[in-house]
Formats: sequence, structure tokens, C-alpha cells
Amino acid sequence: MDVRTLAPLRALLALACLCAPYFRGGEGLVHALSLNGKWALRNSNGSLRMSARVPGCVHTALRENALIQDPYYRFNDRAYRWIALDNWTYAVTFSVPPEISVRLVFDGVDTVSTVSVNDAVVGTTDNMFRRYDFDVSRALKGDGNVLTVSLASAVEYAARRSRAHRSYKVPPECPPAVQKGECHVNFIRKAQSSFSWDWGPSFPTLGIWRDVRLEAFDALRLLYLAPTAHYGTDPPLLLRHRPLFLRWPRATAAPASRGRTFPVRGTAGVDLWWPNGHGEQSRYELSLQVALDGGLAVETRVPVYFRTVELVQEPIAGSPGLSFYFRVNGVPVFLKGSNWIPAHSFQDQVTPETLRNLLQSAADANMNTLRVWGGGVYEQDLFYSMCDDLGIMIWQDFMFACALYPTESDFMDTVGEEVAHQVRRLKSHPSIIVWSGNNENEAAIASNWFGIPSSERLRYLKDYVSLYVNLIGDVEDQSRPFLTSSPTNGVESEREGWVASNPYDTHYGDVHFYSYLTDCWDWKGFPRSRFASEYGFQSWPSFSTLQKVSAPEDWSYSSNFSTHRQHHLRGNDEMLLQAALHFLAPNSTDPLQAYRDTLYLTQVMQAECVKAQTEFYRRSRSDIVEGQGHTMGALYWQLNDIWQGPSWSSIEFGGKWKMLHYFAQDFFAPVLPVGFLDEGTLLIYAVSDLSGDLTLRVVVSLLSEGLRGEGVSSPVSGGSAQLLYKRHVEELLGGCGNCTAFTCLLTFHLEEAAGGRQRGPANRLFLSSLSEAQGLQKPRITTQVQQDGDAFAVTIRTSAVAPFLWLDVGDVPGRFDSNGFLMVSESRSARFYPWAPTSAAEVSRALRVTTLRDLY
Ligand code: BMA
Repeated sequence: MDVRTLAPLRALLALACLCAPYFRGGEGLVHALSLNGKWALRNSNGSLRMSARVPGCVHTALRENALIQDPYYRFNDRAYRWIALDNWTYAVTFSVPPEISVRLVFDGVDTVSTVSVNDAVVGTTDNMFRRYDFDVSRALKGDGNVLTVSLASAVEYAARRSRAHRSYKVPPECPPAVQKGECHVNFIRKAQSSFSWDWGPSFPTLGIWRDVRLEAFDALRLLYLAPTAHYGTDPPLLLRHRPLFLRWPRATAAPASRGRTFPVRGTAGVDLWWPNGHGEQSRYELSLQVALDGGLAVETRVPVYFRTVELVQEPIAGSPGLSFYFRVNGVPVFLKGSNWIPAHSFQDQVTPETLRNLLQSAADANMNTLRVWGGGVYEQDLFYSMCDDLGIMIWQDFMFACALYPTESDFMDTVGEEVAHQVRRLKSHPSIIVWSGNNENEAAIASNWFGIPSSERLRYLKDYVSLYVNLIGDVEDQSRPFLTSSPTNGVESEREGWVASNPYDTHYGDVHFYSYLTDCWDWKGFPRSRFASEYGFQSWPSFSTLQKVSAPEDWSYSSNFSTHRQHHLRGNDEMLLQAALHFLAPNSTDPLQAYRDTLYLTQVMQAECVKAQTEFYRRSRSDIVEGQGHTMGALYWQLNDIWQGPSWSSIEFGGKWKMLHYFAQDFFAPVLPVGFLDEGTLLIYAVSDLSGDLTLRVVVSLLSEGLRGEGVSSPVSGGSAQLLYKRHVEELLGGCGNCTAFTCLLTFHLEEAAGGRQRGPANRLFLSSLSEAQGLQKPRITTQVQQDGDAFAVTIRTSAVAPFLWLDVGDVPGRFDSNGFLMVSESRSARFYPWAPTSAAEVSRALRVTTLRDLY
């Protein structure tokens, strides 16, 4: 069913406008005075005093005042632990005209603070995800007002709250020692990863991390304006005007109006918002006018989009359980992408350029979805606007992860405020397609991660339901689905009382799956789930990225630095063990070369592993095998990095693409051939995410000898994965002279039956491990760099077939169009797109080429 040809339905715009009335006569306009900028900052005993930028945090201020080094340098995360154990006070002086009603508004305070104006306490904060709005009218004088925000150590606060919670334990107490973090983060409403994670350091920040301002107004203030489109079943919605214009009836004195519905009419069809790869991201503009007493009006304009989203959980023929997929504008969409973590420990350092670069990189790799993972932060507005523009769908977790949480009333109250605020702030973004209560907390109870005695289980179940179902699940938003957790069995979890006996059941909902030591080339080890929302493998970032935060003595795989940066138990060994299943270890006698080669090898391993797993999920889209399949999502763990360390990311801290990200460009391509071996038989599927049908033929080659894939051109329906080719490997090799699984490389691509146009990227399958491959020569490689418009063309020549050919330009910011490829021809070219001005000479000087055979 293609909705584009269906009559769009009656649309209603629900406008959630919370209008706080404040009558003092005069004009009905809000005057805002930003208090962003330079503040004074001091620690508890006054031994440290400095100026500090707001929004910002203490760590950034100390760094900018040269009182500390780069916190990411070497072991500084531990050296600077004292910062988070102290209490800090921010202060600013300002003037306001007298006799005016004023609210003090914080878009984000991190986290526990007492706020005073002229020494009178005007409010307190305990949740970095809330917006705080204090009436300061009475505390103000004309000139020389002093505003102070006294921040208490988040670490001490969390410990205190945990000690005070005597009736029963709320685990975990502390992170695993390998994470070198702080304890009891579940007792504070703060980015859970800020006390350390398995990919990131412990920097329990303190600060005013979002905008702060005074708002003076007389009659009415618009706090949130969140248009969402609802579709009825009535005659077609027709829109003629851009912008849409709505007139809100006379503002009344009623506090907090909850929302209104406006039917929208016009005479042209609605242009819908589509995910990346499925159509345009059409946008309208809504102009809103609110009439006030005395003929005054408040006017504003916001973007508005039209799209529907449904989460389909229904029986599948031939398979127990239920489907689990998203239907956008009536079209089933395979969700392709990754998981998003905070882009920096110090959020004030996440610039628009950082976001643009990461999100564009996601879109460029053919992703249509990111999951904003529940251990970080609800991202800034700009993040979601960019996702709206790029067509990146967001699976938005609420910020709870890998823990149990307290449910006493003040905790629940603050979470209630947090959820209401975040949903109102974000729900007008069409990119957000699902709200989800937490990361892995259903699994934590179901699999008893924290060793809870069965006699006490009920209490935790009750807390779980109170928090995620009764409180968070009550989100004021009917325009998209809500899930309680990830992974979850969806409606089956609900049927089982919200904690399923096995939330990883492949027949229901989404699944997280990690297995580091089982052979990732063997697809039989992967669960054929309905939806894979997390899976992945670690790798190390490139040398140029690590070099910025390390010293020469750190440059070996077994250095203290390498051990310190690794926050996942045995992670460094696991990478080498997984790599050893198919590749020979680097054996350079030059220690620095051996180190660089090892970093490279971890990236090769990671890229190949995630490729294999993702291709398995994509080709499982239409299959039901032994009751499992109809996979409709592949979001690998994780897109980005918080610092320069080993992790599951495909993009390094700083934006450089790892080999995995280049591979993702291909394995997420809308049309893709996927090959795999099953008991000595080679099978090739054609996967298509297109809405239209194609007739495709697969072309198979052994080394450079092209074999027209046994001819059969087969129709491939839009949105399906179909088997196109099946042949015994022995038979295939037999037809090719001296080929064996150890000496020949198998490549294949798809082309249109009529005309022969190639569709999708070429792909390949190694018929043996590369550690056993015979005849792989050390290639002699030469390169030549030439400016080509805004980019640089790199011509590569090789004397031999070269697997995993890697182009690295060190610190020169930018990316290639393709990298890490299998070089089978004597020459080929790649393009380098710089992100900052550079020259052919600089690119050429920085360029290093590594191929697999260079390692041994
Ligand atoms: C998951 C995530 C994260 C974690 C990742 C890698 O389960 O939800 O908690 O970083 O695995 O271990």
C-alpha cells in the first residue's frame, strides 16, 4: 500500500499551548533578558575563583581559565575527580526595570542546586532534564541584582540519596571497576553515563548547561507550542496555504490550556514528511495568532509536518508471536541505522557543527533511524530539527538505563515534570517516531542482573510498573507509539505484566544481542529477531585521534593508557580474539607500526562483523525460518563516541569515519545484494527498500572472471528480500579453472534485467578466512592526489589484489566517498571531501595507505 496514492485523511492540528496568565496591564508581550554569557564561578571554600561561560559547566570553565589541562588527556579523568566532589557556585549581576513581573527561566541546570536572588532563595533544582521557571518578582530590586546558583556535588548527592533509601536496595550500587566511575547514579536525574559507562569516562559535571533568562510579561506567555498532525477517516485533507494560519480565540485567564484541535482545510494535497530514502521531508509553516485583551495579539510561526506512524504488532502466518515494525504514512519501513550517545561529556562543547557533521554522516551512510539511547541526555532542539530535515527517524528513550530506580514521591514528582516538559518540547518533531521508557531495565529484572532474591522480586516489578507504565507511559502524546523498554516484547511484555519472562524473545518486539567471541562470520550465531535495536563490536579509533590525548609511551596495545581507556571488561583481548578467527596478527618489529596496525585490524574486524550481522538482518526481512524472521530493523550499537577511546562506534570522537561507517554506506544501501554460505551452498539475496518493484539479475565473479549469474532475472518487489541465486560452492569453483576457496575471491552485484544498469553497491564474500587465504601478495601501492572542485581525487594503483585498502589522512578533517575496500583492479580512484580548507599537497602529505597484507 502506498499512501502517496491514497487520499490523505482529515488532519487536525493539536496545539499544546500552556498559557500562564499574568495580568498587570500594559502590553501583552514577553520581554526576555538572556542571562547567558559571563558569570563568576567559585568552589566551596573560595580557593578557586574564575569567570565562567553560561551555558557551560565547571570543567569547561576550569579548562578555559587554564586551571586544568584537557580533561580527556591521558589519565585526567581520574586526576580531575576532585572537581565533581566539590560544590560550586555560579553568580551573575543584572539590572531590571523596577515594577515588573519577572520569571527566571532555566532551560537546564546540571543538576542539584539552590537558586537565590539577592540572597533570597527563589528555588531549588534536582533534575538536569527539567525546565525550571521561578517567580523572582519579589526578590528583585532595580540595579545590582545578584543571582546565584549553588551547585552541590552530584556524586555526594547521589550517595546521600542512596543512603537515605533504607527500606530496600536499588541496584546497581556502583559501576564495574573497569569503568572507573562513580556510584549510585540511579539516584539522581542526570545523564546516567556521566558517572562512567562501558565506552566513556566519569565526568559528573556541574553547571548551567542550557540557556537561562528572565522573562517579563503582562498578560500571556507562550510556553510550548507543539503542533502534531492527527488523521481522521473523513474526506481528504486539502491544504492550500503556506504558511498555515491559525487564529487562537481570545486568550482567557484559564491557566495552562492543554491543547486545541484545529481542522485544516485547503484545496491541494498534503505533502508528507518521509524518512530518508523514502521521499521528501515536506514542511509547512504554521502561523499562530493569539488574540489578547485590548486588541493585542501574540504571534508566532513554527514548522509543522504531516506524517503518521504506527507500530505494527500482529500475527504472522507461519510464525509464533507477533510482528514488530513501523509503518510510516501507511508504508512499512525497515529501520536502518544506529544508536546515539552523548557527543561529549561536556555538553556545552557540542556545537551545531558537531551535530551537523554526525547527523549528515548518518544520512550519508543511508541510515534512516537513530535511537537516542536512555543513558545520555534528551538532545538539544537543533538535533531534532536537523533530524526532521534529514529524514532521520528517532527512537527516543526516556533517560533511564541499565539500572533499577527509586520510586519515592519526590523522585516520581521530578520525573513527572521531566517527562511532561520533554514531551511538550519535542513532540512536534516528525522525526521522533516512538517514545521508549528505558534502556534494558525490563531485561535487568527479567534476567535478574542484580541478583534480587525471588521473595523481593514483586516489589521491583511494582516499582517498574509505577515508573514506566503509570507515570512515563501516561505521556501526553497520542501521535506516536510508546514502548516501555528496549529490548521488550511489546504487547507480549504488557500481557506478562510489563516484564516478560524473556524480553529477548525473537518472536516479539526488539532484541539486543552481543556475542564477542563467537565467530561473527557465521550468521547462524545471530538471533533472527523481529527487530535488532542493538548489536555490535568494539574497535579502536585511529592513531591520529588517539595521538591528541596520549604520549609516546602510551602507543602500544598493552600500555597502561590502552588498558585505562578500555571500559569494557576484557574488551581489548576480545577484539584480538575475534580478529584472530579470520586474520593474521600484525607482526611488525617496529612497536609504533605494530600499534598502528593493531588499531587498523580492530577496525577491519569490527567493520566485517557488523556488516555480516546487518546483512543477515536485512535479508531476513521477508523470510520466516523455523518460525523466526520478518526482521524490520537493524540499529547497530553505536554511532558516535564521547571521547577518544575504544568503543562500538562507527564514527570517532571528532567525526572521523571508522571503516565500519564506510561499510555502513554500502550495507544500508536501498538496494543490496547479500551473499552467504549455508552448508556448502552459496546463496545470494536481493534486498530492496524501494517502494517500486525491480527485475534484477545477479552477476557473480570469481576473482576478475565474470560469471553471468545463472541468468535468471527475477522480479524483486519493493520492500522485500528475495533469494536470487543458489549454487554449490564446489560446483561454482569447479567452473573456474584452478579456483579454490582459499585462492579465489567472490564478488557479485545486481543489475536491472533490462538494460543491465547496476543497482546498489557491489558486494563480496570471503570463501575462507583471510588468515588461510593463499596467494595474497604484499601489494605495492602508489597514490596521486588532485584537486577536483571542492574535493580531492585520489588515484590508487596496486600491484596486487588488496583487501581492506584503507586511506587515512590523519588530522586533515574530512571523509572519503569510499574506503576500506577490496581493491581488485590495478587502479581505481576515491574522492576525499574535506571539512575544512586544505590543499592537494596537504592531503597528499598526510595520506597513508594500509592494506591487510601490510600487517604481516
Ligand atoms: C548496551 C547498551 C549500552 C552499552 C552497550 C555496549 O546494552 O545499552 O548500555 O554501552 O550495550 O555494552
